[in-house]
Amino acid sequence: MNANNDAYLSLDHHTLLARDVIAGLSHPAKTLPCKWFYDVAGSELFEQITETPEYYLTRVETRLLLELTPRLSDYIPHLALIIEPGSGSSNKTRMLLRSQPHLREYMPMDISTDFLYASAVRLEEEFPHLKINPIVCDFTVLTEPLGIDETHQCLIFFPGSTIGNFGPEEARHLLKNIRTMAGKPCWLLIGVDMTQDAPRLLAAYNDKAGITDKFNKNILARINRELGANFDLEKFQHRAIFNRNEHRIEMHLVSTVAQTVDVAGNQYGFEAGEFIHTENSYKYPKTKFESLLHDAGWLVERAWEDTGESDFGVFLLRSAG
Ligand code: AVJ
Repeated sequence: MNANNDAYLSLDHHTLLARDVIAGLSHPAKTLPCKWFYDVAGSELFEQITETPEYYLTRVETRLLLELTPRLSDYIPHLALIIEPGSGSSNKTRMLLRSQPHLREYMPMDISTDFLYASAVRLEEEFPHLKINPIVCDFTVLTEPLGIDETHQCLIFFPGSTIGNFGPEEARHLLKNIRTMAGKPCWLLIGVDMTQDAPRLLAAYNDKAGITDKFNKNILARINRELGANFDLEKFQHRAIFNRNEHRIEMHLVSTVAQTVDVAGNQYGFEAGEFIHTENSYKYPKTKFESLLHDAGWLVERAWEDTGESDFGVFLLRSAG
């Protein structure tokens, strides 16, 4: 690990969290940004979601990655560096790290400091020949080139349909930023859920074991812990709906009663039935996603798709120009 990365730690999470929470709850239609789901508890709950039978995304994508991994060196014969925005546990990355003979460095990026460092320590033990270079950051605001060695073939790995947390405008912007971040021609391997089947989607975001429910409510628990708020988790209900017009799953936390909550010295009133919109998970139809990639300056080299259990795709892209 590299101590230089601590520059990113100067981002004061507490201040940023407070600012986002106050702005989101002051809005007439209350919202909280989904990136704040991922403290250690939230990151662990997300890992548990990926193991539920209903959450097909991880299972299907892993299958596609197993299929494509042996072929990757046909496209990128001297892959030296993998960068992963929003790396979490890096579980899916392990098969890439194992299979690329010229790989030297892995740069996981995550907003959850403790979770990132704990994962990095495990990776260092498992892959002693690799330089593991974790970067604590909010990758959505990272626009500077990273200063990557010119001679290194570089792949940005962006799996899990994380791109789905961004609407079309933001996604285009982010995909352009990712190009700038590399600072030179590079590759992008991106996973995207394109499923439009409402029952399957609703099941995936309302798992029977209630883990998504806990994951959603953890954002309130986190605000209680870190900002000294007094949300009563019993008085909010998890809800996930499919907004077909917008092609997205929306997660809400619905207030079951009229109540007032204190957050960092401010009071926020809730009517019974009023909700906080906590996440969008866009399910881009394929043609929409392809035009988004094109507009952001990425060329499709190859796509691997599942059309059985879902419509999940993994796209291998080259930066144009
Ligand atoms: C990690 C953003 C891809 O949208 O499916 C899982 C997060 N939310 N269950 C998704 C999530 C509810 C997940 N992403």
